[in-house]
Parts: sequence; structure tokens; C-alpha cells
Amino acid sequence: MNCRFCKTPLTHQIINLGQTPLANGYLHTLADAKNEQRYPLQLYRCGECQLVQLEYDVTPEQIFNQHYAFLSSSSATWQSHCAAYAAEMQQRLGAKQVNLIVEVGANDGTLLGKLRPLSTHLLGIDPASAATQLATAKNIPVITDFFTTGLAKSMRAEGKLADVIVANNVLAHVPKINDFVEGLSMLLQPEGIITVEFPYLPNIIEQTQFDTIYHEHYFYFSVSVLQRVFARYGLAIYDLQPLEIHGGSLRIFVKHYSNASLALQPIVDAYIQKEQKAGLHTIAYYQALQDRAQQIKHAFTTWLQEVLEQGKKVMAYGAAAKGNTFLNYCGVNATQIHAIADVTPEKQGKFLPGSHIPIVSPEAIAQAKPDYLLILAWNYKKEINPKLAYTGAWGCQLVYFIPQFEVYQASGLYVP
Ligand code: DWN
Repeated sequence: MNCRFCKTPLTHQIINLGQTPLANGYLHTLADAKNEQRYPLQLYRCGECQLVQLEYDVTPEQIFNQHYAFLSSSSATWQSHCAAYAAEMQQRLGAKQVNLIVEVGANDGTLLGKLRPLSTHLLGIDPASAATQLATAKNIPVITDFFTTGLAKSMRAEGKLADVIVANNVLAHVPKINDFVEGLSMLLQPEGIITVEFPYLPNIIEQTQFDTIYHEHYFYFSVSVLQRVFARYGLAIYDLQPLEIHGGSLRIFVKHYSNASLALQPIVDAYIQKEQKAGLHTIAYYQALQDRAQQIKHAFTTWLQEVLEQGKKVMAYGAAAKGNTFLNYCGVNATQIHAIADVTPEKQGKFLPGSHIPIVSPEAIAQAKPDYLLILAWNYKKEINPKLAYTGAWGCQLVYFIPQFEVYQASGLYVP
């Protein structure tokens, strides 16, 4: 595979997570397992432009289709994150409404719905039809398709240039990054703003968040690399904000270089200097990730075997895509974890990809009374721990393995 940005052959493998099914490819029935495809999940760094990316391309059409299961509305944390984004943009845009806000990767319209007061027109673009149907039901105009330069050109020809383009948690999901960023540049008004959010690469490496690696995440970004990608299309990162969401993300703000109001904030250069000092441009920086992931795998599988031999019952909670990377890398299945609870109605009754663990509603927890709940949506700990406090009534313990092994008495008390 060649680098998707600069076309240099990829030679530096960072971590190999084996052959895994699509992390959001939930099975409707166990019979579907016979058709389940597995693909190489290997992370590489381009030795030329430093872009960190998957070595193998599962096509977006195979991922973002009518079966794509992620929904933005699935957690209160994400909903409040979207509300905070709307408040931030309100402050940056001022009281006057803009004409058009476009969200690429609009999913079910959760975020666009919160931006209604900021713009006279909204438009969502997303290829996942199950999600865009929910956006349409909220009276949000959507185009159920991939965002490309072709779509940007046709919108430009119709005079539909965007004052704001929201590309939060989508740039990392697009293998044709050059076409995508060129399209953003084409669609953006001369004075417009683009925002992009993504899990920040140093957090993934330094906190061993290897479960964030899955086939729909083609890229893992640093500020230094993204600045170069945007510069190729006359765009510049001029401001950024660190975010807690998804284990530690960044929100970057981008304008045309030619934009007279462009003012580079010191924080951008500070991050670039910090990345240089940490050595993100060196092989050594990434070297220990595979070992640390292996250590977490060993700790988890040893713990699981011990508690099962003691006759304990283990359930999981939070059927997140990242949880499937974790379970499949650890080789765990439904003979060990007999069910996973999840609040998302569209996931209940289905089965996890690879492990084939059945997904049940949270109500099933009180019936099963597990001794342990393995929390796979660890990035939502603050929301989940209080929600599961009731399981302390029968002594249940909440177990986390990423970013490190932690056990909580379900009443929220940390068990050292
Ligand atoms: O890039 C992406 C990020 C933004 O979100 C997508 N590729 C997919 C997704 O990542 P994820 O799959 O790791 O996170 P989710 O999809 O938000 O997974 C969380 C799961 O946990 C959902 O299925 C909902 C569930 N959940 C729950 O059952 N109880 C979540 C919370 C907070 C809860 O209290």
C-alpha cells in the first residue's frame, strides 16, 4: 500500500491487530456469521509525510451503508458534546445567522439539529442511509452519499457555498483524503470556517488506546501532519481545542490561506512543537505500542480465565465499535462473555462482529446479576459508572482494561 496522501510506499508497521471483522458490522443473526469477512488490521506510519494510517483499505462502500450501526444520538455524553460545539460556534460566529452550514458525516442529524439557530440553511451529507433517515425525520435536509470533489463542484455550480463546514469525526473515516480535503476547499466560502474533530494520535499511542484502531478509521492524526495536508489545498489550521471525548480528541479550526481574517493562534504552533519534541516523526516513538497492547491482552485474558474458573459470571456493557477491536484482538467470544448490554435499540438483538456475543438491553443485567461488567465504552466512564451503580446491590464490579486495568465496586468506589 502507498501513503494515501503523498503516495510513498508504506514500510513502517506500528501495530498488527490481526484479521478482524468490521467493528461496526453487527450481525443480525448468528447465521450471518458464515458470511462474516475478516480483513488485516495493521497500522503504519508513512516515512515521508509521517501520516499514520491503516495498511489495508476496506472500501467505504463496504462500511458506510444501510447496515452501519453507529448513531450520534446513542449517548448523553455525545449529545452534550454536540451542544457544547454549537455554543462554541455560536460564540465564534456572533449573533448574525450565516446562510449555510454543511455537516459532512451528519449521521442522524444530532449535531446539525443543535446548529439550527446559527444558520438559515442546513445540509447534512452522509452515506449511511439508516442514519440519514433519522435526520430526515428531524426535518434536516440531507444528501445520502459520500462527500467528494464531484459533489462539491455541483454544489458550487448551484451557488451553494458553505459558511461553515462541520467535518467532526469524519476526516479520519475517508480513505481518499486528497479528494475530500480538496472538496472542502471548493465548498468553503472565502471567509468560511471548517471544523474537524478526531481522536488525537499521541493519546492513542501514549495511553495504549489500540481499540480506537478499526477499519473505518483509516487515519490517526497529529497537528503537524494535518497542517501539511490542508496546506496542499490552500487551507490552514489557525486554532485548536483539546477535547475529552473519545479518549482525548482535538477540534481544529481551518480557513482559506487567502482569508483576510486568518490569524494563526499560538496554540497551533505549540502543538506542532510538542509533537516534534515527543518524536512523532521517529520510529522509536511508536515502537512500544504493540508490546503494551500485548500486555493488556495478557492481563485481560488471564483475569478472565481466573474469574471464570472461580465460577464467576461476566457480562459486558457498551457495544462500541472499539470494543470489537479489543475483544477480537484478545480472542474472546460468547462462551466466556455470555452477553453485552447496550442502550441502543438498533443494536439490541444483534451480535457483536467476530466474538458473536449477543447484544441485550440493559434491563437484562438485573436478571443475569453478573459478578463483573466489562465496560467496553470506556470513554464514557463518567456517564456509565453512575448508571450502573445499582448493580452494587449484588456486589457486581465494573471492570476496565483500557487505558489501564481498573475495577470499581458498582457503587462507584475504586477497588485498588
Ligand atoms: O468515530 C467514531 C466515534 C466518533 O464514535 C465512530 N467510528 C464510532 C463511534 O465510536 P465507538 O463505537 O467506539 O463509540 P460509540 O459508537 O459511541 O459506542 C458507544 C456504545 O455504548 C453505543 O452503542 C452506546 C453504548 N452506550 C451504552 O450502552 N450506555 C453508551 C453509553 C454512554 C451508555 O451509557
